[in-house]
Amino acid sequence: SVSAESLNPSAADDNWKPPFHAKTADQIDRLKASVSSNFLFAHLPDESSSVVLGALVEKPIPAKDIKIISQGDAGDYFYIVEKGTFDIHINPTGSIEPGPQGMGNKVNSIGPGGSFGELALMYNAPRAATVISTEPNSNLWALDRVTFRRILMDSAFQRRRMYESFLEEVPLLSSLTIYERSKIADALETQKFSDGQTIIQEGDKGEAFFMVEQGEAEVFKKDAGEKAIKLYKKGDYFGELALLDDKPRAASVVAKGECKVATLGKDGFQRLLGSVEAIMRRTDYSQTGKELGQ
Ligand code: 1OR
Repeated sequence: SVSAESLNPSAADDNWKPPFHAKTADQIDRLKASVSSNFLFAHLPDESSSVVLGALVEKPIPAKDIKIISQGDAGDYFYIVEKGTFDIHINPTGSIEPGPQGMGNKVNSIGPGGSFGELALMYNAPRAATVISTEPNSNLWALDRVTFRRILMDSAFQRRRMYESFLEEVPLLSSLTIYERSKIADALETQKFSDGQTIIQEGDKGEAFFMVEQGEAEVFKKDAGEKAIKLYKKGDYFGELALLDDKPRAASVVAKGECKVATLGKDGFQRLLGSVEAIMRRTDYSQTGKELGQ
């Protein structure tokens, strides 16, 4: 059943063998180039990666305005873009009327090395958006639903699911959609610090943004003396100031006991957290400033 499969994709059908579609040397070269920059493959063990490469099927898209995915449909394939750009449209009413109007507004576009069509397969949900080609001679690679769930969800997407449950509980990110949170999950890395270890050093250049996954961290400022001026707990974030304003780190952050943080690099921060920038800027640091005598 669908629910049993979603709980444990590997236990659903023990006779399942991944499909294998033979490819020419040229196809393999193009495919490898397309997936080299795709996050899904970056974290895939070699063995799973070769299963997926074998299972992908080339899908040439000859013209523009070809509908690859229709909002509301059931999910069948996941797609990786080799060539061309594909526009994503969402009709907020969810009901697709015939004609171009029915597709709703363009919300995104995906180019070479990118991918789409994962949401319906991951969550057994209707397609969240309509996807159409924008130019002739585009090329996609399609992965069937079962291989996607068996192989990608077993490995690459485990990271995503692990972070998603955490990200759902980060108040800063509660206004984002599932899709936006899943993109953040894909870009996160976990770092562990032991008691007393410095996570951020005051005065340094800012390269990353942090969220506390487990444990606690304390904030210190040179001109504030020995005492911590703030304590971060699970779900709290820090390190945004230096990135927002391109300034040196305003304070040091030090692990208090074992502390696990999820980090997002500067590029990911700018790309993925634009819509919550206003919320971050609203954070009131004046209290801390007063304690510091500023
Ligand atoms: P799917 O299986 O639902 C449509 O089929 C695909 O469009 C979807 O998976 C995603 O891979 C892709 N919201 C939802 N789906 C999106 C979005 C998106 N962008 C690409 N897809 N956005 C949120 C809009 C409020 C765009 C954010 C920039």
